[in-house]
Amino acid sequence: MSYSKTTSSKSNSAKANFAKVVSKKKSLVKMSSKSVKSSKSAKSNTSTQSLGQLPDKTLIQMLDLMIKSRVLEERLIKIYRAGESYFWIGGPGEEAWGVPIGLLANKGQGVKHDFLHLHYRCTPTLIAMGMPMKDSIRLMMNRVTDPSTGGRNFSNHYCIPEMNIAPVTSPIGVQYGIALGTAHAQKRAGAKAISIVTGGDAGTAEGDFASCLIWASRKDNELPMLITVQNNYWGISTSYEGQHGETNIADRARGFNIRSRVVNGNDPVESYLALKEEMDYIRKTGKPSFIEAKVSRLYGHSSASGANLVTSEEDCIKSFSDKLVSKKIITEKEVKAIWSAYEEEALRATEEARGEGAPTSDSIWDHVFADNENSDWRKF
Ligand SMILES: Cc1ncc(C[n+]2csc(CCOP(=O)(O)OP(=O)(O)O)c2C)c(N)n1
Ligand SMILES: [Mg+2]
Repeated sequence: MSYSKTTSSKSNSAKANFAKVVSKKKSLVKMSSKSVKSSKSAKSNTSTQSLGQLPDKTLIQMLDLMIKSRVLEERLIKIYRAGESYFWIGGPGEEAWGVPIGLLANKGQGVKHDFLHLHYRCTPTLIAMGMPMKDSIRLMMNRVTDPSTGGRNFSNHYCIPEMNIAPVTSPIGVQYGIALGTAHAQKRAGAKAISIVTGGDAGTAEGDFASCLIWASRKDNELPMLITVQNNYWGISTSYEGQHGETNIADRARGFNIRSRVVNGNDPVESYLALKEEMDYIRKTGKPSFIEAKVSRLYGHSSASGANLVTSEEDCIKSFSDKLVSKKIITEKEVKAIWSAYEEEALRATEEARGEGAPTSDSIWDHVFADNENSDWRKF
């Protein structure tokens, strides 16, 4: 299986729809893009989005991928509710931030390409990198055909070597330490590639996060890392308030002389422009950079908290599509067509995945540290 040839895998109808919309839009949108510093806007349902100097084609492509990712996540929740899966956790509400990461990453395998150390809200990034919907559904439904884990992990815990997607880990925060390793390898290879790490606000309380800042910023040994935090102001049911002495999480990076900024992660244009600027900086200097993105959490923490739609927080897709419609970059009818083409694709993928087998017991020791004293608990 290879993801390397596509930026976005679409069904024929969704693909045709996207091409049709883009071909009609040739002009550049000229609007100001101001960085939202230290905004708590993610917690309100009022739109805070700007439009930058991005071509219509990119704006529409981002909206298209954001919708695709949302449709997929909502399908995963339905699969859970139908009793066809055990657990859901994912990234609805983080599309405006995750899609630009996927579009901007230097995709491929090995140290000459970017490594991505993502957490469990990363579907938008992987959809933007070309992961087919069906592969996410296979993981959700624990099908043997799931390319990430052979049906052995739960939703959004991807692992895609062809795209340098390191395994998503359930223990929070560990990805910050692991990312140091690939960044070291990239630095040693003299590549312009970078290691990108994402995580949640509560996970920054882990020692791995502090270690990451320390090891990424040693004088004359700085590492080419984009260190990010998606701040949704929640750690399951613990609110951000009362847990942080610092004003912004990004302020912590400044103590290590790491360049850092805060962005409105509900705004895909602001996120795209900030990510591009920081990725360019890291590739050029070999030094780390830090971005804190304020994001929404639109279906609560996970299925453990009900996975119900939260209407009090900004929905970045609604804000962005309203904006593009009001600027006549896309019509409402075209937006609706994008939604329904992806709904159709997700439904079809679910039906197909349903027919695929579950992993069998004889594969239980595959891909673990087999043949060592710890490999089989029955021999402890
Ligand atoms: C080391 C560890 N401790 C506790 C947990 C249980 N846990 C799972 S998600 C989570 C909250 C994470 O919050 P945050 O880092 O803000 O990410 P978010 O889920 O809000 O995106 C916790 C405490 C865990 N998975 N790993
Ligand atoms: Mg959080």
